[in-house]
Amino acid sequence: MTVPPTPASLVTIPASEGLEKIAEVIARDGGVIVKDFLCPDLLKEVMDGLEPHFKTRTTWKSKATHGELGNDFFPEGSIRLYALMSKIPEQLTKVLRLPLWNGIMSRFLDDEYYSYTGENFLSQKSGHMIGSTAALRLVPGAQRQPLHRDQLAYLTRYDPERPLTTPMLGCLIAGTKCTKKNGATLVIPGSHLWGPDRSPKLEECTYAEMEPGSALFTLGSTYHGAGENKCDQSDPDALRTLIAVFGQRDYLRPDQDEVLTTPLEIAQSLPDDILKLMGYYKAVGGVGYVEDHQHPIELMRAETGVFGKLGSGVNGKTA
Ligand SMILES: O=C(O)CCC(=O)C(=O)O
Ligand SMILES: [Fe+2]
Repeated sequence: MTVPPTPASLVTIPASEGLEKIAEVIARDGGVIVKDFLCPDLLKEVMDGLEPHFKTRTTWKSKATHGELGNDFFPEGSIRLYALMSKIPEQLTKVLRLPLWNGIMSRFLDDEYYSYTGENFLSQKSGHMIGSTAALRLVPGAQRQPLHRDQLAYLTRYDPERPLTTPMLGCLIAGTKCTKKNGATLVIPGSHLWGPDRSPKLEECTYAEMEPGSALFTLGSTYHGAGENKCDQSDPDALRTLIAVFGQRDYLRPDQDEVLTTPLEIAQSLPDDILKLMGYYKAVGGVGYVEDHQHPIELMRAETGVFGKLGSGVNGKTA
Protein backbone atom coordinates (compact mmCIF):
# COMPACT_ATOMS: atom_id res chain seq x y z
CA MET A 1 0.00 0.00 0.00
CA THR A 2 1.38 3.41 -0.87
CA VAL A 3 1.25 5.96 1.90
CA PRO A 4 -0.12 9.31 0.75
CA PRO A 5 2.39 12.16 1.15
CA THR A 6 1.98 14.41 4.19
CA PRO A 7 1.22 17.86 2.89
CA ALA A 8 3.66 20.57 3.85
CA SER A 9 2.03 22.93 6.30
CA LEU A 10 1.18 26.56 5.90
CA VAL A 11 2.62 28.88 8.52
CA THR A 12 0.40 31.36 10.39
CA ILE A 13 2.10 34.57 11.58
CA PRO A 14 0.48 37.42 13.50
CA ALA A 15 0.50 40.68 11.55
CA SER A 16 2.39 42.22 14.48
CA GLU A 17 5.46 40.10 13.62
CA GLY A 18 6.10 42.48 10.75
CA LEU A 19 6.97 42.46 7.09
CA GLU A 20 10.43 40.88 7.25
CA LYS A 21 9.29 37.62 8.84
CA ILE A 22 6.17 37.43 6.69
CA ALA A 23 8.10 38.01 3.46
CA GLU A 24 10.68 35.40 4.46
CA VAL A 25 8.00 32.74 4.85
CA ILE A 26 6.28 33.68 1.58
CA ALA A 27 9.61 33.35 -0.24
CA ARG A 28 10.28 29.97 1.38
CA ASP A 29 6.80 28.40 1.25
CA GLY A 30 5.06 30.32 -1.53
CA GLY A 31 2.42 31.53 0.89
CA VAL A 32 1.53 32.42 4.45
CA ILE A 33 -1.49 33.17 6.63
CA VAL A 34 -1.25 36.55 8.33
CA LYS A 35 -3.38 36.56 11.47
CA ASP A 36 -5.22 39.80 12.36
CA PHE A 37 -4.41 41.35 9.02
CA LEU A 38 -7.61 43.43 9.19
CA CYS A 39 -8.77 44.84 12.52
CA PRO A 40 -12.32 43.87 13.52
CA ASP A 41 -13.71 47.38 12.84
CA LEU A 42 -12.43 47.52 9.28
CA LEU A 43 -13.49 43.95 8.64
CA LYS A 44 -17.01 44.82 9.77
CA GLU A 45 -17.07 47.90 7.53
CA VAL A 46 -16.02 45.78 4.56
CA MET A 47 -18.54 43.01 5.23
CA ASP A 48 -21.39 45.45 5.92
CA GLY A 49 -20.58 47.17 2.64
CA LEU A 50 -20.54 43.92 0.68
CA GLU A 51 -23.70 42.36 2.07
CA PRO A 52 -26.27 44.40 0.05
CA HIS A 53 -24.33 43.55 -3.12
CA PHE A 54 -24.29 39.83 -2.34
CA LYS A 55 -28.08 39.99 -2.10
CA THR A 56 -28.30 41.08 -5.74
CA ARG A 57 -26.33 38.07 -6.99
CA THR A 58 -27.23 34.51 -7.81
CA THR A 59 -24.85 31.58 -7.68
CA TRP A 60 -22.19 31.40 -10.37
CA LYS A 61 -22.90 29.59 -13.60
CA SER A 62 -19.46 28.27 -14.23
CA LYS A 63 -19.44 28.18 -18.01
CA ALA A 64 -20.51 31.80 -18.48
CA THR A 65 -17.72 33.94 -19.94
CA HIS A 66 -14.39 32.58 -18.95
CA GLY A 67 -13.50 29.59 -21.11
CA GLU A 68 -9.92 30.83 -21.16
CA LEU A 69 -9.20 29.26 -17.77
CA GLY A 70 -10.73 25.89 -18.58
CA ASN A 71 -14.21 24.55 -17.88
CA ASP A 72 -15.57 24.94 -14.37
CA PHE A 73 -12.69 27.10 -13.24
CA PHE A 74 -14.87 29.25 -11.01
CA PRO A 75 -16.79 26.96 -8.71
CA GLU A 76 -20.44 26.30 -9.49
CA GLY A 77 -22.36 27.37 -6.41
CA SER A 78 -20.05 30.22 -5.45
CA ILE A 79 -21.34 33.77 -5.28
CA ARG A 80 -18.82 36.18 -6.72
CA LEU A 81 -18.72 39.96 -6.58
CA TYR A 82 -16.10 41.66 -8.72
CA ALA A 83 -14.68 45.18 -9.08
CA LEU A 84 -14.94 46.11 -5.41
CA MET A 85 -13.81 49.70 -5.98
CA SER A 86 -17.19 50.32 -7.60
CA LYS A 87 -18.99 48.74 -4.64
CA ILE A 88 -17.09 49.55 -1.43
CA PRO A 89 -14.70 52.38 -2.42
CA GLU A 90 -14.15 53.79 1.06
CA GLN A 91 -13.51 50.44 2.69
CA LEU A 92 -11.26 49.22 -0.11
CA THR A 93 -9.26 52.44 0.06
CA LYS A 94 -8.50 51.67 3.71
CA VAL A 95 -7.36 48.14 2.86
CA LEU A 96 -5.16 49.34 0.00
CA ARG A 97 -3.46 51.82 2.32
CA LEU A 98 -2.49 49.23 4.92
CA PRO A 99 1.29 49.34 5.25
CA LEU A 100 1.44 45.55 5.43
CA TRP A 101 -0.53 45.00 2.21
CA ASN A 102 1.73 47.52 0.46
CA GLY A 103 4.86 46.14 2.05
CA ILE A 104 4.18 42.57 0.94
CA MET A 105 3.15 43.63 -2.57
CA SER A 106 6.18 45.86 -2.87
CA ARG A 107 8.56 43.13 -1.74
CA PHE A 108 7.52 40.69 -4.45
CA LEU A 109 6.27 42.94 -7.25
CA ASP A 110 8.32 46.14 -7.30
CA ASP A 111 11.32 45.94 -9.55
CA GLU A 112 14.62 47.76 -9.80
CA TYR A 113 15.72 48.60 -13.29
CA TYR A 114 18.28 50.74 -15.04
CA SER A 115 19.02 51.80 -18.56
CA TYR A 116 20.93 54.41 -20.55
CA THR A 117 19.28 57.24 -22.41
CA GLY A 118 22.29 58.46 -24.34
CA GLU A 119 25.02 58.99 -21.74
CA ASN A 120 22.45 59.40 -19.03
CA PHE A 121 22.21 56.52 -16.53
CA LEU A 122 18.54 56.12 -15.64
CA SER A 123 17.74 54.13 -12.53
CA GLN A 124 14.09 53.28 -11.83
CA LYS A 125 12.02 51.39 -9.35
CA SER A 126 8.65 50.15 -10.52
CA GLY A 127 5.63 49.70 -8.28
CA HIS A 128 2.51 47.61 -7.89
CA MET A 129 -1.16 48.15 -8.55
CA ILE A 130 -4.47 46.37 -8.17
CA GLY A 131 -4.60 43.20 -10.26
CA SER A 132 -8.20 42.41 -9.37
CA THR A 133 -10.59 42.64 -6.46
CA ALA A 134 -13.46 40.31 -5.62
CA ALA A 135 -15.54 38.94 -2.80
CA LEU A 136 -15.79 35.17 -3.02
CA ARG A 137 -18.58 33.47 -1.11
CA LEU A 138 -19.05 29.72 -0.98
CA VAL A 139 -22.52 28.50 -0.06
CA PRO A 140 -23.30 24.93 1.02
CA GLY A 141 -22.85 22.63 -1.94
CA ALA A 142 -20.29 24.85 -3.71
CA GLN A 143 -17.87 22.65 -5.61
CA ARG A 144 -14.12 22.54 -5.23
CA GLN A 145 -12.11 24.68 -7.64
CA PRO A 146 -9.37 23.13 -9.79
CA LEU A 147 -5.91 23.67 -8.27
CA HIS A 148 -4.16 26.39 -10.21
CA ARG A 149 -1.46 29.04 -10.25
CA ASP A 150 -3.01 32.51 -10.38
CA GLN A 151 -0.28 33.68 -12.73
CA LEU A 152 -1.76 31.42 -15.43
CA ALA A 153 -3.94 34.34 -16.50
CA TYR A 154 -0.77 36.29 -17.37
CA LEU A 155 0.65 33.31 -19.29
CA THR A 156 3.78 33.42 -17.15
CA ARG A 157 6.21 30.53 -17.38
CA TYR A 158 8.04 29.37 -14.29
CA ASP A 159 11.66 30.47 -14.60
CA PRO A 160 14.08 28.36 -12.50
CA GLU A 161 16.65 31.17 -12.72
CA ARG A 162 14.26 33.57 -11.03
CA PRO A 163 11.93 31.36 -8.97
CA LEU A 164 10.35 34.17 -6.98
CA THR A 165 9.54 36.38 -9.94
CA THR A 166 5.81 36.49 -10.49
CA PRO A 167 3.55 39.03 -12.21
CA MET A 168 1.06 39.06 -9.37
CA LEU A 169 0.40 38.22 -5.75
CA GLY A 170 -2.74 36.81 -4.16
CA CYS A 171 -4.23 38.27 -1.01
CA LEU A 172 -7.36 36.52 0.25
CA ILE A 173 -8.79 38.10 3.40
CA ALA A 174 -11.12 35.98 5.52
CA GLY A 175 -14.43 37.81 5.84
CA THR A 176 -15.83 34.87 7.78
CA LYS A 177 -14.32 31.89 9.50
CA CYS A 178 -12.75 29.66 6.83
CA THR A 179 -12.81 25.98 7.76
CA LYS A 180 -12.07 22.69 6.10
CA LYS A 181 -15.84 22.09 6.09
CA ASN A 182 -16.99 25.39 4.56
CA GLY A 183 -14.41 25.49 1.79
CA ALA A 184 -11.16 26.94 3.13
CA THR A 185 -8.69 27.49 0.28
CA LEU A 186 -6.51 24.48 -0.52
CA VAL A 187 -2.84 25.36 -0.86
CA ILE A 188 0.30 23.41 -1.77
CA PRO A 189 3.16 25.04 0.17
CA GLY A 190 6.40 24.83 -1.76
CA SER A 191 4.69 24.45 -5.14
CA HIS A 192 5.95 27.88 -6.20
CA LEU A 193 9.25 26.12 -6.90
CA TRP A 194 7.80 23.48 -9.19
CA GLY A 195 8.51 23.42 -12.90
CA PRO A 196 5.66 23.66 -15.40
CA ASP A 197 5.36 19.91 -16.01
CA ARG A 198 4.33 18.84 -12.52
CA SER A 199 0.58 18.69 -11.93
CA PRO A 200 -0.85 19.48 -8.50
CA LYS A 201 -2.48 16.66 -6.51
CA LEU A 202 -5.19 16.96 -3.89
CA GLU A 203 -3.17 14.86 -1.42
CA GLU A 204 -0.44 17.49 -1.47
CA CYS A 205 -2.77 20.24 -0.27
CA THR A 206 -3.22 21.77 3.12
CA TYR A 207 -6.25 23.88 4.12
CA ALA A 208 -5.86 27.61 4.75
CA GLU A 209 -8.16 27.63 7.76
CA MET A 210 -8.55 31.19 9.02
CA GLU A 211 -10.33 33.32 11.56
CA PRO A 212 -12.14 36.42 10.26
CA GLY A 213 -9.60 39.18 9.59
CA SER A 214 -6.73 36.83 8.76
CA ALA A 215 -5.34 36.87 5.22
CA LEU A 216 -3.74 34.27 2.97
CA PHE A 217 -0.95 35.65 0.78
CA THR A 218 0.27 33.50 -2.12
CA LEU A 219 2.78 34.04 -4.87
CA GLY A 220 1.26 33.85 -8.34
CA SER A 221 3.13 30.59 -8.85
CA THR A 222 1.75 28.75 -5.81
CA TYR A 223 -0.87 26.07 -6.49
CA HIS A 224 -4.14 26.57 -4.63
CA GLY A 225 -7.91 26.53 -5.16
CA ALA A 226 -11.20 27.04 -3.33
CA GLY A 227 -12.32 24.05 -1.25
CA GLU A 228 -15.73 22.39 -1.32
CA ASN A 229 -18.43 23.70 0.99
CA LYS A 230 -19.79 20.61 2.75
CA CYS A 231 -21.84 22.47 5.38
CA ASP A 232 -25.57 22.19 6.00
CA GLN A 233 -27.57 25.38 5.63
CA SER A 234 -28.10 25.33 9.39
CA ASP A 235 -24.38 25.39 10.19
CA PRO A 236 -23.46 28.74 11.78
CA ASP A 237 -20.33 28.81 9.59
CA ALA A 238 -22.17 27.73 6.43
CA LEU A 239 -21.09 30.76 4.40
CA ARG A 240 -17.43 31.15 3.57
CA THR A 241 -16.47 34.61 2.36
CA LEU A 242 -13.06 35.80 1.20
CA ILE A 243 -12.16 39.28 0.04
CA ALA A 244 -9.56 39.11 -2.71
CA VAL A 245 -7.26 42.12 -3.09
CA PHE A 246 -4.73 40.97 -5.67
CA GLY A 247 -1.72 43.00 -6.65
CA GLN A 248 0.27 42.98 -9.88
CA ARG A 249 3.36 44.62 -11.35
CA ASP A 250 2.38 48.13 -12.37
CA TYR A 251 4.10 48.05 -15.75
CA LEU A 252 1.97 45.16 -17.02
CA ARG A 253 -0.28 47.24 -19.25
CA PRO A 254 -0.21 49.01 -22.60
CA ASP A 255 2.10 51.97 -23.07
CA GLN A 256 -0.81 54.11 -24.23
CA ASP A 257 -4.31 53.47 -22.96
CA GLU A 258 -6.38 53.47 -26.14
CA VAL A 259 -9.64 52.64 -24.42
CA LEU A 260 -9.53 55.71 -22.19
CA THR A 261 -8.07 58.08 -24.76
CA THR A 262 -10.37 57.28 -27.69
CA PRO A 263 -13.74 59.03 -27.51
CA LEU A 264 -16.69 56.65 -27.40
CA GLU A 265 -18.17 58.03 -30.66
CA ILE A 266 -14.99 57.11 -32.51
CA ALA A 267 -14.53 53.72 -30.83
CA GLN A 268 -18.13 52.82 -31.65
CA SER A 269 -17.44 53.22 -35.33
CA LEU A 270 -14.42 50.91 -35.41
CA PRO A 271 -14.31 47.29 -36.58
CA ASP A 272 -13.71 44.45 -34.17
CA ASP A 273 -10.20 43.59 -35.30
CA ILE A 274 -9.13 47.15 -34.47
CA LEU A 275 -11.04 47.18 -31.19
CA LYS A 276 -9.16 44.02 -30.29
CA LEU A 277 -5.84 45.75 -30.89
CA MET A 278 -7.01 48.65 -28.72
CA GLY A 279 -7.79 46.50 -25.68
CA TYR A 280 -11.54 45.99 -25.93
CA TYR A 281 -11.05 42.23 -25.66
CA LYS A 282 -9.42 40.21 -22.89
CA ALA A 283 -6.03 38.66 -23.57
CA VAL A 284 -5.98 34.93 -24.18
CA GLY A 285 -5.36 34.05 -20.51
CA GLY A 286 -8.22 36.29 -19.40
CA VAL A 287 -6.48 39.44 -18.17
CA GLY A 288 -8.20 42.71 -19.05
CA TYR A 289 -11.68 41.58 -18.04
CA VAL A 290 -14.55 43.62 -16.73
CA GLU A 291 -17.49 42.65 -14.51
CA ASP A 292 -17.87 38.85 -14.39
CA HIS A 293 -14.86 38.11 -16.62
CA GLN A 294 -16.48 39.62 -19.71
CA HIS A 295 -14.59 41.26 -22.55
CA PRO A 296 -14.73 45.06 -22.13
CA ILE A 297 -16.55 45.23 -25.45
CA GLU A 298 -19.42 43.18 -24.01
CA LEU A 299 -19.94 45.86 -21.40
CA MET A 300 -19.80 48.62 -24.00
CA ARG A 301 -22.29 46.75 -26.15
CA ALA A 302 -24.66 46.26 -23.25
CA GLU A 303 -24.54 50.00 -22.61
CA THR A 304 -24.62 51.31 -26.16
CA GLY A 305 -26.20 48.46 -28.08
CA VAL A 306 -24.04 48.97 -31.15
CA PHE A 307 -20.43 48.69 -30.08
CA GLY A 308 -18.14 46.81 -32.45
CA LYS A 309 -20.88 46.15 -34.96
CA LEU A 310 -20.64 49.17 -37.21
CA GLY A 311 -17.30 48.47 -38.79
CA SER A 312 -16.31 45.41 -40.77
CA GLY A 313 -14.47 43.00 -38.50
CA VAL A 314 -11.93 40.26 -39.15
CA ASN A 315 -12.81 38.55 -42.47
CA GLY A 316 -15.72 40.93 -42.83
CA LYS A 317 -17.45 39.46 -39.77
CA THR A 318 -18.27 41.15 -36.52
CA ALA A 319 -18.05 39.39 -33.18
O1 LIG B 1 -12.07 31.02 -3.23
C1 LIG B 1 -10.94 30.57 -2.93
O2 LIG B 1 -10.72 29.96 -1.91
C2 LIG B 1 -9.80 30.75 -3.88
C3 LIG B 1 -10.17 31.53 -5.11
C4 LIG B 1 -9.11 31.52 -6.14
O3 LIG B 1 -8.09 30.93 -6.01
C5 LIG B 1 -9.29 32.25 -7.38
O4 LIG B 1 -10.42 32.63 -7.72
O5 LIG B 1 -8.28 32.42 -8.11
FE1 LIG C 1 -6.64 31.49 -7.44
